[in-house]
Amino acid sequence: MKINIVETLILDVPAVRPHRLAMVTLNVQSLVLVRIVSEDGIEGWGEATTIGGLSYGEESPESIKANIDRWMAPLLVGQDARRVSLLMAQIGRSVQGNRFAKCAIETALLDAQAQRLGIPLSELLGGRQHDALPVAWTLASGDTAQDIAEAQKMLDLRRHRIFKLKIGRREVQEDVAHVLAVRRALDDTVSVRVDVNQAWDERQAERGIAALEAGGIDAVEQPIAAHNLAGLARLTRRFSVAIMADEALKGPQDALALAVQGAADVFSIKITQSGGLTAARQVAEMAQLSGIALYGGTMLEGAIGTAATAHLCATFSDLHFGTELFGPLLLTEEILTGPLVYRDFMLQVPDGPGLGIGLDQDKVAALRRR
Ligand code: MUC
Ligand code: MG
Repeated sequence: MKINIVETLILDVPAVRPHRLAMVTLNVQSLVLVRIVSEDGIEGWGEATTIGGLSYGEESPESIKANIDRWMAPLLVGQDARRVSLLMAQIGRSVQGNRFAKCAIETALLDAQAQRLGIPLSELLGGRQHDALPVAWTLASGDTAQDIAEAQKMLDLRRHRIFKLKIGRREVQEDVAHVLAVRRALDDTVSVRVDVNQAWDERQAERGIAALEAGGIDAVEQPIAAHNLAGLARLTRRFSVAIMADEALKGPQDALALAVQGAADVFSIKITQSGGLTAARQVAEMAQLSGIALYGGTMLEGAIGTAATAHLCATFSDLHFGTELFGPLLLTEEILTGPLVYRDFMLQVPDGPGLGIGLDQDKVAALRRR
């Protein structure tokens, strides 16, 4: 069952509003998609989307495309599409790093294989335990009144009741005041968390987290630099509010180090950051064996990466912190023939073969970067 085509596409899709993170403001998201077609005619899709060019991770949309086209696609064409783990091992021997690119390729191969077997991807990843996943929304307009109005709208729509606030751009005091104003405006059934995206040093984190904990915030994501595991461990020991590792988790080795050092209460599981679905599963297993809670993270991917992560998260017995798989909702354009279903605060995990989604080819062609 030979692989005939490996194609990489970049789609530039405007966001519904500017999305402000500590390191970058996102106005347009560049989705990086990989399509793998085999001689049986089955087409698998994967995604390698990152945030803000090179401002979040060390792979950019353009480097991902170039490295797949020049270095990884030739290792796949002509090979047996069904030998997914063997193909990924061969790529692993020839290509250092490039976790996002590897993730997209592995996702496309697994999507195709699950279609071939006539089963949802989640069944290939160990077996589905959930058909729907709680899904958070990120409030990142930077404006308190606008964030409160947006949260209220999401509650009224019954789309989200978990909110993550992006902070770290302003003075600690100012950011904390913003978060606590949003917290006070919403009722107690709503979960409010923050993501600092590494913006604080340890002393700022001590001040900020103490105030957030006292104000009833449920989790603090990546408060300090990704490499400062000892600092993360000190904060995790010191505070009862959950400390979440995100940028610190670049695959299973990091998961092991974080678990050994007790450097997080929660892991944000991201398939791209982990280097693929199999590696992300290892990260999750490391957490589960170490008593660390799970959260389904996003790199603000479109429908393909979101569906792939949902299939993986559906296999976890406990997902105490839910997911933030809202990426497609941040985009102005729908690229699926049937959109992913968000209902009653949950994302429904697709149940057709493979990823269980269909791409709108006209939309893909219209958004594709030339
Ligand atoms: C991150 O750091 O978690 C996820 C949600 C969001 O708004 O930004 C991303 C990246
Ligand atoms: Mg984060």
